[in-house]
Amino acid sequence: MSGMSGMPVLPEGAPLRELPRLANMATEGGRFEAALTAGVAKARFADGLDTPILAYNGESPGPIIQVTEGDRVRIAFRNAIPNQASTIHWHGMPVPADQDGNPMDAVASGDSRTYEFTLPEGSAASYWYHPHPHGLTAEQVYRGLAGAFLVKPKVDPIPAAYGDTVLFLTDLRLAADGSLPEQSMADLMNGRVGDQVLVNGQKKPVLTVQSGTRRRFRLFNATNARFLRLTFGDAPMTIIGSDGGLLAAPVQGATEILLSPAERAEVVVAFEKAGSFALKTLPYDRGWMGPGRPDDGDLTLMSVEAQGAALTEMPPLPEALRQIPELAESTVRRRFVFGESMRGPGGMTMAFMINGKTFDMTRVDVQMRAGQIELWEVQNPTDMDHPFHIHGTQFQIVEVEGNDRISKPAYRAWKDTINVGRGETVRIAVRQELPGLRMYHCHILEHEDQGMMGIVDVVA
Ligand SMILES: [Cu+2]
Repeated sequence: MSGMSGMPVLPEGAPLRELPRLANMATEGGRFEAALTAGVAKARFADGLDTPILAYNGESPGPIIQVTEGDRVRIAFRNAIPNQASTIHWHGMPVPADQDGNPMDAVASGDSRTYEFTLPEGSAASYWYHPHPHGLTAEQVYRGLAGAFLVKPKVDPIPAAYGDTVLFLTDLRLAADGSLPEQSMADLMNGRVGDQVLVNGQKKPVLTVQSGTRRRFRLFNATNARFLRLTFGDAPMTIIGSDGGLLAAPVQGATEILLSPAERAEVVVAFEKAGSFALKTLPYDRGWMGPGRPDDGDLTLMSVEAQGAALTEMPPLPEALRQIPELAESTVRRRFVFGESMRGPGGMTMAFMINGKTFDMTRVDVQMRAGQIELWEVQNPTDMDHPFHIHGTQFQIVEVEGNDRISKPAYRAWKDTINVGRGETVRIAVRQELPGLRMYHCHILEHEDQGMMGIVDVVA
């Protein structure tokens, strides 16, 4: 079906679907074993139009992987993508470096490998998985390869009555014939921002709840490059978790939350009265080069219909959720400075750099000791915001400097991705427990592919 402009129209308003789960084939307790194949598939986003996509086990978003802290995980991966290498990166997860889907460990088209790791106690969080082959990450993700990876604690302090709902946010650009257009010049500069934001693969789905309900949502920004400043309007929102799991205590009275690409948050939203509520975007200026700036500051992503007599028996949130020890003062300081420049004939190609260098997978940029806390200062003197991600660990924000002001974070949280706004310097406390080569990079995937990435060698 096509709209007035000839662009495909996506059906809206279907009940919010739950993403499929990856079945556990293990025969013993404490283990999760499954197979994931990345390959071509067809999706039906618009009526009557087939869209060739990439999918894990035929699903996009990929199936939810759910395990429990302490589990041994074994996933047999097969790359069935024609003519392209791939990997699976376990975003945010404390897995050994050689199991983390680094670009140096690419799996050739037609080949297989097994990823195997144990998830330690205290690692419960909303993670995700996606490809990380050098130069092809952006394309493979916008073509459909990304999924949620939930690690649950043995005892969950959040009341089960709130449910546990994954909202996996992706975006999509469709050509008139239903295909996914190739990357444009604007995509390469700014990162690809699609025309439609999808929730669990659906356009504006509807979630129906009983009024008086409190709902736990896990929000994932799995887009290549879209900054999502999200609000549930006047439905009271409490922030309970970040990239690396639950906060020390609930943060009440939140009205909005900014998720840059790859960030996650857990929130509890109260739908106190009967009526319509919506998950919407608010305007956010992330810096844009050239024409085509998206007009995306007032999109409805999902509707919530609260119906019936109000529930009165909702259990309260506990006052304390978990312990988050402060990463103490560090003696090692490092600086990482983002850079952008034009290169190539007529300046038609962009270079995206960290400390003046584009990525080289044969070069180690930084060496650090396992177990030692370091203070990393990430500076952004460029024209765009860049979300900074480190593999293999969770860090803490120490302070953010910008506009001649230094601000401390409002609450302590574990993070693996943090937006560094234009003109800002973000200082973070980082510790890597496991040795090996780890990536750090901008999570606008087109910037990463064009060189905004480095390697830290963690030595035992
Ligand atoms: Cu960037």
